[in-house]
Amino acid sequence: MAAKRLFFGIGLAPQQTTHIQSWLSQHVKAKKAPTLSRNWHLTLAFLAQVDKAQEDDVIAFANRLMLPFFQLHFASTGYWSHNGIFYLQPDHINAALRSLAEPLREYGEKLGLYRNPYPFSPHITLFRGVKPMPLVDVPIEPFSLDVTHFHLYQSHSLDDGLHYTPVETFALNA
Ligand code: 3AM
Repeated sequence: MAAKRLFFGIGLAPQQTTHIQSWLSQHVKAKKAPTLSRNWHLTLAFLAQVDKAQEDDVIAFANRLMLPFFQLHFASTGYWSHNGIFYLQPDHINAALRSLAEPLREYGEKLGLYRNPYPFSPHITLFRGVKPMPLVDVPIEPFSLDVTHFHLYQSHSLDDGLHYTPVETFALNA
């Protein structure tokens, strides 16, 4: 079977998606359209191309992780000029978030799937390839995300564009 492009990530609830959408449309001016709101997520570990045996392997690994659920708070934005990514970032590096992301990143590296060129930098991408940096006239009203699950997502293009589809879901256990 063909390899899939996979990554581990955390999804948003409809309430947070609506909150971000309404702030973007009212208070953020940019030279291009935002990323598709259906795809908003926080990447934990990018794996790149994964065959079926490797997929089963990373799923078994993620199932063995026993980690508590936690909360993330978002109140600020950032911009990486080299790739034009404008993003929302959690208000501090959360230890629980790091203890979830690091083993997933390391396991992908151990399997030889993808070597991360950068340290873990949690973010929700709202624009990609946008220049200049979008203008924010009013900061986003801070919001929280209860992280009780994470997903293994497949990144694939369908007739209506890019989709990040959960292929497996993992519960965090308090
Ligand atoms: O677009 P964002 O950052 O929200 O984090 C990247 C992306 O989410 C990561 O996987 C997510 C889904 O595509 N990603 C994709 N390509 C990547 C690459 N070449 C990558 N991370 C590192 N290197």
